[in-house]
Amino acid sequence: MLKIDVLTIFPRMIEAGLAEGVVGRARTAGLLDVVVHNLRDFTTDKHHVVDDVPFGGGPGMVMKPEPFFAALSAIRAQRGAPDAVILLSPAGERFSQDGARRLSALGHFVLLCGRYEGIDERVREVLATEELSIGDYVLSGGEIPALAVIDAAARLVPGVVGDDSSVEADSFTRGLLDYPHYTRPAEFEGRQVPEVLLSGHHAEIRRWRREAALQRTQQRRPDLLATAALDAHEREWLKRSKS
Ligand code: 4HQ
Repeated sequence: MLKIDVLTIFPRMIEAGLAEGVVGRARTAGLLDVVVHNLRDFTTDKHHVVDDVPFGGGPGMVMKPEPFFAALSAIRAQRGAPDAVILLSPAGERFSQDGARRLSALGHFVLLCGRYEGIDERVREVLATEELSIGDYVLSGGEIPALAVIDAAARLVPGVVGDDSSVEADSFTRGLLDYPHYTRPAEFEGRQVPEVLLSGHHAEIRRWRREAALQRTQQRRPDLLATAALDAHEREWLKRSKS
C-alpha cells in the first residue's frame, strides 16, 4: 500500500480533494494510506502561529521552520522514515507522468505545502529531499499541487483504477494525446459521430484511434513526439502526414 503524509495549514482542503472519485475509493479500499497533518498542531505557542516576518524586510510573511521540523519528527516516529520528502514550489522540477510513475513505486512519501511568501529556506535544505512544481503559474499555496501529485501517483498504483486497460489507454501512458471520444446519440447538434466508430470493425476502429491520437499530438503537442513510444507503422504514418 502506498503511504503518503501531507503537511498543511488547510487540512480540510486536502481531505475534501481526496474524498471523491477514484482516490476516495482507493482510500476506503485500503490501497492508499494518506494521513493529513495540520501544521498548527506542531506549534508550541498559545496562538498556534506558523508564520513570521521575513529577515531583511519586504512584503508578506514566511512560514516558520520549527513546526515543519516537529511534524517530520512525529511522522518518522508514527509512520516510519519516508522514502522522499517533497516540497511543492514553482522553483521545483516540473512534475510529469514519469514523476508520477516514480512516486507511485515508492513505499512512503511526505508532501510539504507552503502558504504566504514561502517556507523558511532551512526546511528545504534539511528536510526536503526534492522539490516539485506543477507548472509555471503562481498559486496561493502548495495544497492544489499536493492534490495533483497524489491523484496522478495514486492512479498508477495497481488496483486503484478499476480497469488496467483504462490506465494503459490514458494520454501520456503512451506519450501521446488521447483520441476523441464519443457516446450516444450518434447525431447531436447536426454533428455525426465518425462512421468507423459505429461500424463494429474493431481493427479499423483501433487504427482510426491510433491515427487520430497521432494527428492531434502532431498538431497540438509536437514536442511529445520526440519521446513517444511509436511503432514502425506510426512513424511511417507521421512521415506521410507531414508531406
Ligand atoms: N506555489 N507548483 C506554494 C505554487 C506551486 C506551483 C506558490 C507553491 C505559493 C507558497 N507549487 N507557494 N506552481 O505556485 O507547485
